[in-house]
Amino acid sequence: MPSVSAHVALTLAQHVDHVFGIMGNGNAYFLDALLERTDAVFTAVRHEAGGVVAADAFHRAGGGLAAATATYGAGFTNTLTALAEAVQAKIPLVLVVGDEPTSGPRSWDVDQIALAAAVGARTYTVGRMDAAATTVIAVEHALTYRVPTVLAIPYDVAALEAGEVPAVPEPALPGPLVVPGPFAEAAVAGLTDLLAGARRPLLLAGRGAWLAGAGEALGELAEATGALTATTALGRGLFPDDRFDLGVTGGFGAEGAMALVRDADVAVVFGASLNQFTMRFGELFAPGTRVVQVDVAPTASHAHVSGYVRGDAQHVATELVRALRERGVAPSGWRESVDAPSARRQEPGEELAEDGRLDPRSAARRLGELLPEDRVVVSDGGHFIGWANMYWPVASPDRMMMVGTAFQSIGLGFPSVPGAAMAKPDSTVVLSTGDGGGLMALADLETAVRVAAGRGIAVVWNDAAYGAEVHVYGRKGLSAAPMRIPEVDFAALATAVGALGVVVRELADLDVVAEWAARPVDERPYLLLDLRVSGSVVAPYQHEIIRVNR
Ligand SMILES: Cc1ncc(C[n+]2csc(CCOP(=O)(O)OP(=O)(O)O)c2C)c(N)n1
Repeated sequence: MPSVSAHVALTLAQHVDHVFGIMGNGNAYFLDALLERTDAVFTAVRHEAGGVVAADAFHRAGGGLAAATATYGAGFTNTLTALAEAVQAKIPLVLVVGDEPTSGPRSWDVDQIALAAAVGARTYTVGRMDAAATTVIAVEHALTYRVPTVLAIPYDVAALEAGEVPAVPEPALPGPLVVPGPFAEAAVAGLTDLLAGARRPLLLAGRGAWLAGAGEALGELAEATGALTATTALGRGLFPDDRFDLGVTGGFGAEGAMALVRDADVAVVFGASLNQFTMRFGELFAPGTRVVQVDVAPTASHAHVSGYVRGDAQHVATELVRALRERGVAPSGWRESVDAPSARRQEPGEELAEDGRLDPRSAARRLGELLPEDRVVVSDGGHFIGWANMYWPVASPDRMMMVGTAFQSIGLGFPSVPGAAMAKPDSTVVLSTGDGGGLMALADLETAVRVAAGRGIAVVWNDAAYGAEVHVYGRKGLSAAPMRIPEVDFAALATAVGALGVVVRELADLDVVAEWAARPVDERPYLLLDLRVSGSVVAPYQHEIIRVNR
């Protein structure tokens, strides 16, 4: 007879095909049922945070809903940083954990429901009779609210026999937000007027527009209005025609491109929350630019927005295109009058900085030429975060993710690799990480090398420092010792777990990427590039942060 844990596993496997985690007392029966009785693929990670990160990255890379699993107590508390990140980044996933017995806590139990609630995650606890239904509710909650949910199996019910697994209804999910009625029609008509009269229109799109599937409709809107386009960091690659795209707005944007954004007379923002980084701390738009925001949130999210349309990005963009065509409005011609590819070009940098170490800009630029085009880029956090964002274009928003940035956590890079690799099984997964974050995530270097062998490349920006701290607090004269890291040989660490580790001291050393790429996939190992970069080259976005901190 199936156990309560089997009820959870079999029901979950109807909605999830990938599970990442580590086993222990609390989830042993769940994992046994999952592996022996379902088709779900289980990937072992080496730190519980990594299980949640991998499930999170799987979703961001377009793989759909995934699950993570950990045992109770220490297994669960190890997930908390990653869980907080998924809550704040609004990433749905289900974390299946063991929990204290229904008879009450043992000396080693902690209040897991309170801990999960403290980072914003809701817990559903299964009982002897309701495990299948409760599992579906946890799935439904995660997908409806775009959040992680915790599905807890009390220790004393985990192995209880529960009879045949009952059929339970499918999760009920909301459709796109289409606001009908005269107010909505008037808002779209007003925006049509504004775009029809715009001489220099700009469309700015974020991840919300991608989630709404609005890429194509926004491409048509750009064509109909002659608008230049730009995206947030999370919306990179959304617009289909990159000839007229200015790239990412904010500190990762090129100076020339950002100057053009300030020339716009009308800017329409789709599915972007306009955070301080996107908005260049208030400097993105010129005071005279009329900014209209289109989003599903109840209200506008930045003081520079003067008009708000509440609705699904794809729906509103499609309506605007229809209305403009109906009125016979001619495109503005602005986008053809400027050279967007030149405007978005970034500084090339020197080969070596004055201290004789690699200039990260030239290394990033060269890697941009060498990395396989089918890439998915996963990034840890730290000062280096600018280099991938500035120099490595990606084909669509699900091909660039920064697991950790919502919660401002470093150390979630290596476990992002297995999640992205599972979600995009034919792509090359490129990790961008610092030496500080890389060391923090080191447990899952082994996972990355094992799971992404043949199609994984790690780029370690090794400046022998917590660079972001040096640039902010070193500059203020604070004690430097906590900001330093001994120069770690990441190439050797990677080699120890089966990768090809290469120390890169000059640009020619990067040619190994082309040699690696030329080999058949099943004959090449995971490639780790240990870039010995200079800490003296400060990314432009960091200058912005330094300026604001001052
Ligand atoms: C979990 C966590 N610990 C500490 C910090 C503070 N912090 C932010 S950036 C950073 C330095 C990251 O160093 P590294 O990964 O080497 O990248 P770099 O800044 O040198 O490019 C630190 C320690 C953080 N954000 N998250």
